[in-house]
Amino acid sequence: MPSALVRRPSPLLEQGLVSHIERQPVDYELARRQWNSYVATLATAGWDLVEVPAAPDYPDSVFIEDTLVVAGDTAAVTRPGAPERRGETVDAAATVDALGYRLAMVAAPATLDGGDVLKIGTRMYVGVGGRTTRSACRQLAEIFDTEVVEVPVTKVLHLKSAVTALPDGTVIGYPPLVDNPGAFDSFLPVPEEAGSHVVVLDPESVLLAASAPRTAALLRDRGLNVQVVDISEYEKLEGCVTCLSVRLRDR
Ligand code: CIR
Repeated sequence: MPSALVRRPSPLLEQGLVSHIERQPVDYELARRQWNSYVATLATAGWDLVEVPAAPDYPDSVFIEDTLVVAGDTAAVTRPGAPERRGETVDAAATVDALGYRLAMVAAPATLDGGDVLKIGTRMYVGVGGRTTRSACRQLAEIFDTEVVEVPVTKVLHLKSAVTALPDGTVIGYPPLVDNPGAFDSFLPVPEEAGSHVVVLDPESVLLAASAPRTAALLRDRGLNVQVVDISEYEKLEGCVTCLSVRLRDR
């Protein structure tokens, strides 16, 4: 059974960082319920959930994806681009260490957010221009002994705020927010910003935000099983479905 790391939201959630959108009030109780539904959806889809100890002092700690990049038996512990998020990596690293992963630390002065790393097969597309530096790309290529393709990201927070990949490797994105669709072997435009973000649950199924109903219809027309979750309170902080978990798939 595949497993996924998740981390409960901090009571300081509403103080989370906002870079590209206007700040809006966050309803913490609703955010907690939405997190429970997100986790339940993963569990129902057959994922084993591993909770990283909560980090109540870190408003953005629920966005666990940014702390680690995991492939095969190796976990790269990131050095987040926002200095106020760097302490989030400590317990995330300890958790994957306890699970038996080989740890590799992204070294200063490079910075890397997991949300900038899109893995397709053995290739890693890495968004550069926001939280992640080119020297972090070079470190990732070495740590994972793999091909790293640098992609510009200027319009949104992370590469995976702009694009993610369907189970067959097709990259999807909302064109106004994608810097360079030509960087990918195959690109499918979707009609909504939130439709750009899927978590692949299994070869036939994806998880998608409730705020992207037209994209849900489009993906169902392609034959995919689409599981929908409402993550409105996280979207107010530029979070999306991918950033609420770290999927441990291929060990
Ligand atoms: C931040 O600015 O760091 C958080 N408010 C949002 C992080 C979202 N992470 C992700 O998409 N991987």
